[in-house]
Amino acid sequence: MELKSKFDELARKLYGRPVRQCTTAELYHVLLQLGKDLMSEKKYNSGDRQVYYISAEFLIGKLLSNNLINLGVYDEIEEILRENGKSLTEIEEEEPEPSLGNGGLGRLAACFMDSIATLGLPGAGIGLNYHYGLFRQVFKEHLQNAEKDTWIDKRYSWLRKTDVSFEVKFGDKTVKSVMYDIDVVGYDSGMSKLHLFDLETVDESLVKTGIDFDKTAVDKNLTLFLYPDDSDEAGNLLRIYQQYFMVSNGAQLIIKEMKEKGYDLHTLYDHVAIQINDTHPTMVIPELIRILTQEEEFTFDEAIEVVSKTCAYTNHTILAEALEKWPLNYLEKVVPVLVPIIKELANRIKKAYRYNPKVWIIDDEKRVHMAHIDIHYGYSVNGVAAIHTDILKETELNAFYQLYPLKFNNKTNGITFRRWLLESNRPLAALLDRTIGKSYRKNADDLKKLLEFKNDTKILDEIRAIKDQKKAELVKVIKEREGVEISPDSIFDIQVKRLHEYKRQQMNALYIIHKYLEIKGGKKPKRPITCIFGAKAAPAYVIARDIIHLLLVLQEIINNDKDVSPYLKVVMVTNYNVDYAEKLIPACDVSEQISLASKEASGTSNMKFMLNGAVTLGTDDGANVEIHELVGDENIYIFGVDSDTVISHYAKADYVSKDYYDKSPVIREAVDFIVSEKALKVGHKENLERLYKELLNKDWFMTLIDLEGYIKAKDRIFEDFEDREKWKKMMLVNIAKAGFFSSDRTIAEYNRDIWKLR
Ligand code: 26Q
Repeated sequence: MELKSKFDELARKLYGRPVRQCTTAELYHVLLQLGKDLMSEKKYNSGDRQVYYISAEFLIGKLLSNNLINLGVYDEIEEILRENGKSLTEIEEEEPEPSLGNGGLGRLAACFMDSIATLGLPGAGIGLNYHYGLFRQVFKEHLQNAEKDTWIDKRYSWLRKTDVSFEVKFGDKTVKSVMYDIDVVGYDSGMSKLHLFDLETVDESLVKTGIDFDKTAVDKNLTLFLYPDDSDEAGNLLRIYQQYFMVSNGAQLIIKEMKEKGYDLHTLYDHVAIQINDTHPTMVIPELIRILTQEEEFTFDEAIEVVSKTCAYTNHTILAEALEKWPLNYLEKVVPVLVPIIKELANRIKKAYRYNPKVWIIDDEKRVHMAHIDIHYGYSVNGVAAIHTDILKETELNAFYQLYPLKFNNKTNGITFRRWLLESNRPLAALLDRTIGKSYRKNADDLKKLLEFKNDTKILDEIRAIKDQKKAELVKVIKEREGVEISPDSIFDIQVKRLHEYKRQQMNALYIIHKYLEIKGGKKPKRPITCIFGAKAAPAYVIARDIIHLLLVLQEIINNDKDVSPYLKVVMVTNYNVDYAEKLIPACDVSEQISLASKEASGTSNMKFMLNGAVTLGTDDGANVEIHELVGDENIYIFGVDSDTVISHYAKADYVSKDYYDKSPVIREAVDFIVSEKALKVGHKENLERLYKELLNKDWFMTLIDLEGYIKAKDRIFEDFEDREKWKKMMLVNIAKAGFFSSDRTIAEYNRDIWKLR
């Protein structure tokens, strides 16, 4: 049947009315059902070897548009709606966003699922069905507050309840799971499944105000939230409960599916690769060993051999505080069944490497180093950008690299162009279709063809016009959502990412203060500047919340200052999420990627911005290094000390932030403003003073070491923005060179080097 008739028929079936007479909410439900119907005609990718991507986060975002695009019906649906006086963009707003992740790591998992499906690879995702996911951010008195974020609509959802259910034994209780599936449609291709496990006895009524709930009632709360606050013992224990629940279900599912296919578990590694996304799913290793030895009559040696050939680990960070180390007594309490196995795995390592305590699994404080389990008992260890993998090999994990040089490999991250170009920037995609053909949609490297148009003024002007259109759209969104008026002619300078000191939003804030003071002093920029931020802070991360406070205080002071606001505006958007990202990124001129060199494993928003024609202002860190190599010095703005210098400062413990403050009047002025009368009149003394002292006395992530270089580079990039011809070319080169960062390339590499699916 024709799509149009299907659509109308479904509307009549569900609401007794034709499309024209349905409300936006009704049309969302009709389209959701239509999408599901179309998907039911597709086949799942299959083969005799498959990958399971286990991850505590899958930040999938809204699915309607993405699915319609990948099904190849978006344009047609849009047209049908238009004929009926309806708008697909408005309908999209009806969809609640599943915030099943914190940031980069979770969004990466979502992009990977899209690419696995698109490349036709047999693969499934395994994760948790958090009822509220990450908190919804609201601001009160210039401070971040957290609220629960509901996304599951019991009647209309992409989730499909299955009849798969397992028992999971904890120390103090046994619980049952329910498996939900979300189908992932590949672009013009087959499908994969994302399996999300939920607790059968989960109880939403446990959540009272904000995101507070009884952390001890594990049989009711386990899947309510993504990562509860890990600042106290109850929070940490709940995290371990969640992790074990996820991997025990995952391991049982994998074994069940292998048996159903009639495979001998002794050759599990011939049929399965398990990719462990950071250390959160590490317990899948001892859990599989437990099942094989206790339920399948394997010897311990046999089980270790099979599991070690099946599991592969991806590292996403070198920040010591993020590398999970669980106290053995926590594990004894939550997962006593795994403790003897973990101890045996640890003993074998201790015996083999008696004089090399760095590689031991259990340290002398009786903490279990989760990453060490993965590295010893997995067959692959990868970092997520070239510089990150080098640092792992040379510094952070060097002791392991000495033992297993062949296990180490790099897989530079990528992003799915379906969401971050075809969906979020349809006019740009249309321009590309017209100029270089559609092949880039499946073969991203073909974006290079755009370079032939580097001197084509018509194409350059069109690229510029698309940017202006996207900026105008964002102006509206920000007016509606934040109540702030910004000028579409200003430069849009954007920093969106989790709030963390190493990402240095505070350095961006200090630039803004510097500019504010300059403008106050009469030095006006040639063109107004709009500085946009989006960031959530972990509720227990005090300094991160103080930085949000500073940004909100600056927004208030600057936007209401009649002398300054015509030239400078600050917007901290509320509740930055995937949906907001899709609106912000295409509208960006300057992409802020300013982490302290060596600390950002990769970054992925840097890739999204580049693909959408923004120019990067950044340090030589993470994937910025590879962007820099691809576009060349003339199409990127790099500043700051390099990673070797940073690593050496840490090794020698010789960085003193106060020295930089004392030496430079510019730095002094900016930092002092944080506790100035003006700031204190709007903000809270406690927060601002704490942040001021932190910068002056500690500054662990070396904000001040790079501040002067940052100010110079930023002034230069704004200056260059005025050379409109030059800027348009930079935009074009950035778009043309972004092909390398397609997650299709990344996944093809994972498959070639690690999974080897046929
Ligand atoms: C660990 C222990 C206790 C509580 C929480 C955590 C925890 C939770 C989330 C630790 C790390 C995360 C998330 C990390 C993350 O998103 N890392 C980012 O991964 C991206 C994809 O590889 C990279 O691009 C980013 O550079 C990296 O910061």
